[in-house]
Amino acid sequence: MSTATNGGRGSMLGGASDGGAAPAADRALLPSAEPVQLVDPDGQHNHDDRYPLPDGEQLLGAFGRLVAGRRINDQANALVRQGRMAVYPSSHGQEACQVAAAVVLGNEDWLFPTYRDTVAVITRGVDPLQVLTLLRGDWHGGYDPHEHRVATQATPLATQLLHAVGVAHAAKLRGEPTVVLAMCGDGATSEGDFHEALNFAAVFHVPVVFFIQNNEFAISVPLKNQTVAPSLAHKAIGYGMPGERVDGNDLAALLAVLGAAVDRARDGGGPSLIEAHTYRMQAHTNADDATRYRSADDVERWVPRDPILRMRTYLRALNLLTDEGERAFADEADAIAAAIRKGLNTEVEVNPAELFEYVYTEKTSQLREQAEQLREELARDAGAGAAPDAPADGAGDEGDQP
Ligand SMILES: Cc1ncc(C[n+]2csc(CCOP(=O)(O)OP(=O)(O)O)c2C)c(N)n1
Repeated sequence: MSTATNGGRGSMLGGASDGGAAPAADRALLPSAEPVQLVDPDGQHNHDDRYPLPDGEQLLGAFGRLVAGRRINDQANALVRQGRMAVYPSSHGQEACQVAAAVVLGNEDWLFPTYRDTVAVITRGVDPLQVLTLLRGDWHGGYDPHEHRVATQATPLATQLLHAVGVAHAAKLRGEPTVVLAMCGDGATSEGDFHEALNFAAVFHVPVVFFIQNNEFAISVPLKNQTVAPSLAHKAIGYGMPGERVDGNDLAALLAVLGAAVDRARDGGGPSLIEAHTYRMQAHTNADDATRYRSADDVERWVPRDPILRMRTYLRALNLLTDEGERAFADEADAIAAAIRKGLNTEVEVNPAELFEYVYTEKTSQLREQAEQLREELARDAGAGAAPDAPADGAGDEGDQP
């Protein structure tokens, strides 16, 4: 039982670093001195009294999702290059964060993802084709958020954190056992919405887990220009909630740390803030040239820390992962990629007039004017016998190329 001055809310997520003369209850809110790591880059288990290693079956199942996640990232990048998708913010290298965020939640819980969290959304069970609809450039989000309890992927930074807190607060008021996990990047922690969300969550003691994927960059802005706090997880104590740091490329540690935070929230322990240290291995999106602000050597240093590599080594050494198991995971990942290719290589019928629909119940005078202008232009083109835009050379017959 905690004797915390904040009504016992500050029960530990794990151990605390040495906070000097601060009362124990306050120190308990501080993150570990180093990110929690249960399996190191060489695939060796590090014992941690606070966080037991998830069992082999759980790790193996989640490993299969990692393999699928990497394949989804590769496939989506290829489809962008083929002009089949407008944009794709890749989570290559961050797949362990993606998978863990999804699998620690139960059916009754909610996930609030960002634009980078496509793999998390798919891992939660949303149809990949529906998920990629938004990034294909369609006007809608592609999936029903209620079906799998996954909010629409947020592009405006940190706005989803406030929505997540609202849903968690509502669930608490209704007496439901729902926990909400809200994802954001390191750059998003500089937004006012981040502060408002964490403060509200702490004051109203709502069941939410804030999960920061610190991939060291906000497009070209490095973390050192974003904060001078000892770590992003240290921000938690300022709100009166516990913070924790975790190796963001260690699937086992992520499952243990996020799992503990979700359990804690469900048991009435209130919100917490988890910072996963990982790295964005690819450009911010296909619209970004990352060579302008970081060197190939910087990226190279993270290659041996790859989340798939280390979990594979660990599982193979224990014989939990066999040749046959690997083949089955690869086949499963290929099948997902093939379905994505097939779906995205199908032409969609787009009605340009829809550009003006579904935002206002009653259109503004400017929108009415613009809609009319577009209608006239389309009618003029049709009258001039203009053929509808032809697909780009070869588009539509890429067949089964990845
Ligand atoms: C409110 C707001 N301001 C600016 C942007 C433009 N923007 C898009 S992504 C991005 C960087 C975000 O970095 P981070 O939060 O670290 O997430 P990451 O992209 O690395 O996953 C910025 C500034 C935005 N989408 N929303």
